[in-house]
Amino acid sequence: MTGGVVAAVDLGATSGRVMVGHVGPGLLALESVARFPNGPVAAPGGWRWGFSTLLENVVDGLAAAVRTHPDVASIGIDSWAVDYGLVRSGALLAEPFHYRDERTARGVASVHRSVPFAELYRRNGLQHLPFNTLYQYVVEERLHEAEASLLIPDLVAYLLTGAAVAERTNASTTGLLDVRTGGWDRGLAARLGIPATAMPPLVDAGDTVGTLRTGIADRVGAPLPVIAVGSHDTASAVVAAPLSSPNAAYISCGTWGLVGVELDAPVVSDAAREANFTNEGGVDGRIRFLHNVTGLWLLSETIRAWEVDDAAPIDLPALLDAASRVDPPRAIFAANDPSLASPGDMPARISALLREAGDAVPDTRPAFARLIVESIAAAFAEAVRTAGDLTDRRIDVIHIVGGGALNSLLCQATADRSGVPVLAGPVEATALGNVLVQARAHGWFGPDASLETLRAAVATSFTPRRFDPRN
Ligand code: LRH
Repeated sequence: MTGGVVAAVDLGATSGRVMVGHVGPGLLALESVARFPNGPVAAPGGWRWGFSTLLENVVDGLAAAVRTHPDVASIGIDSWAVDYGLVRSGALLAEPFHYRDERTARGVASVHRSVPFAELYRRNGLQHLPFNTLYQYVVEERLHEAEASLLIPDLVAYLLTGAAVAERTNASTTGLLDVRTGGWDRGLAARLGIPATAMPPLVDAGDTVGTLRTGIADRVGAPLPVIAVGSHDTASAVVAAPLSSPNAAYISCGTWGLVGVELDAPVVSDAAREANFTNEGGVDGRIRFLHNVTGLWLLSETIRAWEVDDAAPIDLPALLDAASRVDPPRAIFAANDPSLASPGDMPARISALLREAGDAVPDTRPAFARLIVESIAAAFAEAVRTAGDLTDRRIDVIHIVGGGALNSLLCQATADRSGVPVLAGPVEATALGNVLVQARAHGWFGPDASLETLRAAVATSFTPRRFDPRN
């Protein structure tokens, strides 16, 4: 194997980062060169993303990467799924809507009137999430004005290179890909009145998208190529999940907890549909058979509300430490309750759920944090069990990757509630998956390296923390 250095742009719902990845024989390491905040922005007409600021931060971060590592060979971009930007004459028509904006409810009703959910599931294999792109498109007033609609990582790549494409793993979250062929389902789009401009040419992880446009290359300091990676952040995270058994489950845990298994072929049975399991496209044509559990969003939104009350920041490690010392709650709440999906006073909404169920509301912040963590862990355990049942596998290990791998309380509670050992890490799985796919495209892992080869590199360089189930 040979090696080199690449830049990974990894945009999450609460923060973005530019990382430099070092790859070589026995070497896989990440270096953070830029980190910047992200989140919903209240705008007239709904919640949006501050995309223009995000893009500026990306370009500045890439410039920092090239300044510190002039040998950077390429750029890969991943982000959260489903959201898009509309472009015309090379520019954005408006800041992209945030998927947590409630307008999508109208979209769901409208789509299901034309195409019942059971048929939709057979065609696109997606669990019902009210913000899947197709629901957003049918209420998007400016869709027909656009020359192209591009998902967030594709939009970044377009504004950097001028090439308008759709990377397939993320395109699978639009609801407009045929789950059997992996191609656009143009018949479905036509029935919903969605124009062809929303379906740019598909590319796969490893393909070269283009080269930085002159103005951008000048700012970055080099005319670097952009290489398509698993541009859906969860797809990149699963690439770097060092699955240690054929019966391993993974939880990519950040704002969301994406809980599931990797398959070679989709499962679109009635049971899978009823359990709301999705068949998202993975790198190398694998299937990410998983269920979305509302993850650390519940904790971060709670902390945000407390910080507003206190007008002071909250020390998360100290809070979690105190939470680990209180008794586990007698009752938990449903982490996936739809009332917890949109931004706003989270402690009040969780308390309302508890009161409705006749359960006590914890009277200290550590006890409240403990309740949230246990509720998330219970939902994780349930989703792992269902993933095993639906695929006829006896899940024998759970890999928790992403920021949630740092949360020992959550990892232990997941092991306890599922009865399955948890291996936690790597924390930066998404950026690592992004780096690994670029490295493979450069041939640094030799010809035709498989995902298993890439995962073996992760396992060699990152030792997981183990949590055995207690009792
Ligand atoms: C996680 C994620 C998830 C999607 C959601 C919109 O960041 O990409 O896989 O369902 O955001």
